[in-house]
Amino acid sequence: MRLSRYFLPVLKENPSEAQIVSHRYMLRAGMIKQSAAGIYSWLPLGFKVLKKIETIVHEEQMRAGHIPMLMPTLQSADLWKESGRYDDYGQEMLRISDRHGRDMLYGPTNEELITDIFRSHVGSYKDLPLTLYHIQWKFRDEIRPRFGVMRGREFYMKDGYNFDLTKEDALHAYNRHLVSYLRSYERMGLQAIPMRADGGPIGGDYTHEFLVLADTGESEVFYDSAVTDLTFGDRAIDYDSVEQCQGVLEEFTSKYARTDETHDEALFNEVPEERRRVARGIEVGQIFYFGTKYSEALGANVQGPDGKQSPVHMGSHGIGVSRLLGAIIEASHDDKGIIWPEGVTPFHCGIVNLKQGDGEADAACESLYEALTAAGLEPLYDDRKERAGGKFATMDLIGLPWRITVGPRGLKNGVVELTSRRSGESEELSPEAAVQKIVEIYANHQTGRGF
Ligand code: 5CA
Repeated sequence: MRLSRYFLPVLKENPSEAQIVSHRYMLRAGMIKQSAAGIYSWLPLGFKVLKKIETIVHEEQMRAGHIPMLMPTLQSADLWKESGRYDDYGQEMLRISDRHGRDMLYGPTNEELITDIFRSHVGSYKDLPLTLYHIQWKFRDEIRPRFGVMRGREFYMKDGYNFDLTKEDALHAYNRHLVSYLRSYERMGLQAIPMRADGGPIGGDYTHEFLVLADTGESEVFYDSAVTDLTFGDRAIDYDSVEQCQGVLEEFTSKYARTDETHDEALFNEVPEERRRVARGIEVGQIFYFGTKYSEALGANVQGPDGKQSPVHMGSHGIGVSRLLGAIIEASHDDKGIIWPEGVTPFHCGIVNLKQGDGEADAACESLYEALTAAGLEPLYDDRKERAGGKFATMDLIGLPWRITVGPRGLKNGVVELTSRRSGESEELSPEAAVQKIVEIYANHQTGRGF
């Protein structure tokens, strides 16, 4: 993309409404624009990152054997009346009536709808196990929408639902989700710690939240610092293996790590004092096993091998896709702007032309642009007639992890400068070597073209 042809409405001033750094940088970098309290338009740069995060979530869900689909945002109230949650959900649910006076709502989640789909089409254990998921906009009329996309009213969420014959099978699905979530967050450059949590309006007492540690997080968390040493890495896992998934769950959840709702001071005090941590975290996902709560309410039964009918065992599993943008920025920024992890960066590399209009500099930038594009990468070329300082400030603000700087002086010696946004370190390389290095860096990351 050539910056002169892109739509990147960056702001010079700090917007006064933004209280936390991720909100401030998302507004300043021209990623989002508020349209009403807690409701945002996703401008091109923000949309691009949103789609990259969504792609990682899809890839990891499908890798775990979960099946993508799409349910609507607007739902009929009937199913919610059947499950009893129409009244329970309270004011967080946005209720609408259509022209015929029928009660509708903007879905805050989809347990009812998916259970209805299931009961209409599945009646036998032979069709199990089954996990369906979608990534769709949700609406919750939060009392205090704040911090930008972090606590929105309209937000983008992956929600998945498993259907199993027995509790044991459903717990395997739970463990499988935990593994797939660990992988997803790590691909986004995040450490998200599974913590014992509370079921809330979804229900069930078997639930973990995934938290990214950050001072601006809304949740108070208590944990054994040993949990922060754990990484999933690139280990191979067979998602069908009950033992392997169970093993990962045990490894990642056996140490003390709880949100304030489930915190137990006596148990916490058993952790050696030097490892006890009280901190804040951002909840980027939650998994639940709730047994037959919805299948009993909605009559979703399956016939077992013995011919008997029984309510199907279910769980639901959510990832806050739009919230993740805020969480990643909270975890990865400095005073100049965002620092995107390679896995989710909107563009793989910036190209800054120090002397736009200089024949040699322009030609060198064009050929870098061509070479990176031919390698399947997306560079952002700042081809504007602007001062170098302004170009650097924009690149630093929008946070591309790598920048190639091209100027007549370097070109005389056959070199360009490759700079890491994270470390700030630069090295001089031939243009070919710079391209080669960037290609190698991204060989280990998702390099799909963005939107
Ligand atoms: N049905 C279940 C799982 S599919 C469910 O709704 N779970 S949830 O309530 O925990 O939401 C899942 C994730 O969505 C949360 O972990 C959080 O990351 C994100 N989320 C929830 N509310 C908001 C909000 N108001 N703004 C942005 N993200 C949110």
